[in-house]
Amino acid sequence: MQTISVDPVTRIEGHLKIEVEVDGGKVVSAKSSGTLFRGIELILQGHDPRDAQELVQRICGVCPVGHAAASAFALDDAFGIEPPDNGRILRNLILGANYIQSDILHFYHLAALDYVKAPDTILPLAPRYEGDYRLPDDINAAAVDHYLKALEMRKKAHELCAIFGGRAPAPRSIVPGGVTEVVDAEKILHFKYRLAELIDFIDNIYVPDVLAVADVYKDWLDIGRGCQNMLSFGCYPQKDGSRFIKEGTYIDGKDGRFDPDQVTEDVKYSWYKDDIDKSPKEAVVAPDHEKANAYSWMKAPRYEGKVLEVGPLARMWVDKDPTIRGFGEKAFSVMGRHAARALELQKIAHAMNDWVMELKPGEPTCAPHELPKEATGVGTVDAVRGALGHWIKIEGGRIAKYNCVVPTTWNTSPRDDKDQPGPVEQALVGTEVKDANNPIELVRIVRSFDPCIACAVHVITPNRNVGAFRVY
Ligand code: NFE
Repeated sequence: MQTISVDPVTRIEGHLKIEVEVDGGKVVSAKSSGTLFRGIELILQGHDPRDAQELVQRICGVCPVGHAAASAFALDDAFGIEPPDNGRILRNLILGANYIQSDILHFYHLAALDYVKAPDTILPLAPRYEGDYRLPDDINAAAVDHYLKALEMRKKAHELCAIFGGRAPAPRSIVPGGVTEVVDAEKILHFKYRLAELIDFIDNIYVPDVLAVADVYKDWLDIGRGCQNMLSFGCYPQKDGSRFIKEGTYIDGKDGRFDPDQVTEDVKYSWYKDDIDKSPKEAVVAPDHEKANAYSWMKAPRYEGKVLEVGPLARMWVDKDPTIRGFGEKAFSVMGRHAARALELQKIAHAMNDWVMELKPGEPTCAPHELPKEATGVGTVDAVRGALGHWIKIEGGRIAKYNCVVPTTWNTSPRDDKDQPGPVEQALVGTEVKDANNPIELVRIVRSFDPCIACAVHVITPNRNVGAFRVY
């Protein structure tokens, strides 16, 4: 038995440690450890509830809009308000712009170098682990060019986000009841102009590149299966109350409805006190960095006690996308995740082009609210990396409890109270590792989930302890 430790896994957002036991050349057990603590829920206690959507965006620079949206939904719920049509559409457009930026980032700047051989002359692109590079020379050269072009596209996606978000990242305009930005013809025009260029990139470069890689690396449709249970909270609310990407579950081979009350978080193997409430409605995070057998700062989110994968593959599967369902069980794989992410983005970007034309200049973008003394709220949305839920409890007009159950916590969670490994841990088991000194197979699997440990966890002292922090 040999132990391979990848710490940290690079080219993901944040710090993740992966440790696997290999026997006879195959992974027989895996541990995924978040090595940072996220304290934002504690910071929120005592604040005016309307601070939440601002503060939660500081969880992460990659998906601040997801957190703003989940928080605004939770506040809408707690305040008993709904955005007017313009507000609903603007939130969708701001979130969509963030999807475009983030998915392009993931493929070109985080995952691609697992499959694309960077020229030796561009040293910053040299990956830690070498892949079995197989792309034909012309496709490989084009992909390197697209790496650079993708930087430009991400800048444009940030600009797109800022048109109605006020700025990017961490837009200021999403608030309870809608969006503060007003709608006029000039902004609609700016939005359409930039979106057209991004759609052109997605249709003619991003999707073809991903499909070309998937075609050449077909064997990766059989690697990294994972738990094969899927969860989507859905996203992009429509006028009729449905969501453009549907919410739902796929558990043990059956489609099901989503009920936020079935979400719990276990802490048996997490550095938290064991008596934390399992429900995100009631939990108050209590770190315990000396806990025996714990190996992660992440909790273990579960749905009806089951292990579920979240993210673009889960959304496309739950939404019964014909192409992704057409893959059959091969969709549950490294290449299945990459393909689902690209095809979903194409669908969303084209829909955004229609949504922006539904805006009505001069009409309200935000509903008024009164701050309740006592209330609870839940906001669920699919952020780019998957199902994201925010739960708020208001007492005396201030935040008494706040909990974020975050996509990467679902995917890279440690074992739960029943000792069930998390989705990434399950996806690693059974993988053949050809060279223990170059475990490219492990990082390809991890990166297919596009983990963001910044979202999942936050603060650390040099000896890995959570200490006392004083702000002057
Ligand atoms: Ni920091 Fe995030 C997204 C959220 S993932 S990127 O998308 O929520 O855990």
